[in-house]
Amino acid sequence: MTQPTREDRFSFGLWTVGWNARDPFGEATRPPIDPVESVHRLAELGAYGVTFHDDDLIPFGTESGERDKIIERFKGALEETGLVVPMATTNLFTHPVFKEGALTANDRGVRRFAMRKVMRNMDLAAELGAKTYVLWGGREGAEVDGAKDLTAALDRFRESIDTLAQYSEDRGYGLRFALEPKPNEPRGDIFLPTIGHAIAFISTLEHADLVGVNPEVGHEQMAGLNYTHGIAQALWQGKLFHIDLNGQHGIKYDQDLVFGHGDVLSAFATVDLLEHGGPNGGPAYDGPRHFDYKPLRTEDITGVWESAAANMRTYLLLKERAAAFRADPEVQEALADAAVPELAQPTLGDGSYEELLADRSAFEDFDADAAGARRGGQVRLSQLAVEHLLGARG
Ligand SMILES: [Mn+2]
Repeated sequence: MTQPTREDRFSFGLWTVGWNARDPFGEATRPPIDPVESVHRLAELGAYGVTFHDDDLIPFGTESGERDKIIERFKGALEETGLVVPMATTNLFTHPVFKEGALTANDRGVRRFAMRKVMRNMDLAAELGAKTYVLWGGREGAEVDGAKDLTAALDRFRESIDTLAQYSEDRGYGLRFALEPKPNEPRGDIFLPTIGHAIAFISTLEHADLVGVNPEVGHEQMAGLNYTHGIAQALWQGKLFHIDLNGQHGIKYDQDLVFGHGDVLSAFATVDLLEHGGPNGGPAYDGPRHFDYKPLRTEDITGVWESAAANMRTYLLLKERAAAFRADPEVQEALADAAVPELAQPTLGDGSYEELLADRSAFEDFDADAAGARRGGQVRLSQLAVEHLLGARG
């Protein structure tokens, strides 16, 4: 049950296991890993997919002959292992050219270069069979409010995303785009900082139907938000196109811990929603379970592969616990006691307010004091979740 298989659809970014652990204060603690090696190791561990930024695979500035060779070699590894590429994305943040922004840089030349960089990697993504294209605007933001025309930045963001969506349609790539919100880091403030900002922005797009979100656990938690609530709204609006699972301890720098190694109770709720939050109690999300984490800087190469395996095992353990939670008769009783199923019932009787106005029991004869004194039953539910999570039940 906790041995990952291809059917679990676990995927990893090349930049996750491949991170050499250089941080703003210290040099790399690990040597670089050949992407072909990562593909083989991830396949052995039970992953089904690998994702990448253009520059993870092909170093920035590589000339085209060498680029072709790198791509052929990578394709060979995919064929040998059966790993797929469900998603790809673009590095619009590492090179100094993007220091002031990419798709929303003040410098128009930088914006045009950024667009071309995305389009070139979309060609490769489509060739490798990717279905989702993620856009994380790490440098799309500012430290100095007066140094950026904030509404023009949103105009340019919209122009870029609509153009990229049009390009995908015209070329027959069939890609869906997933915007990845983050409140800050590396910029002091990043545009589209949360799931809610991103979904509201998407509603203004010409190609709104092709654009959704790729929410990351840690990014929402850095903003002090409830990740499970955020992805629930994205699901409700048909916008959860992709997902980045990892761990985070509250509001601080982006930790990118192993999934579940931060707020584990929240991770339990997330897995419960993804696996059992559908309209008929089935999976609410059918896309890849993608991990965007960083192996701790303290680890050597053995620790890298241990941490990759830990993400998948933790997910499967939480899935097992969530299934036991749902199947527990006492949980079902506690849910009913807390009136949880009642929320699915529409507030109106026949869909009109006339019926509501005519119903004396709804207002004139309603006993607000009695309703206010009703037992909540929520602590019991919370404790049952904790007990299942700790393996104390079933
Ligand atoms: Mn992160």
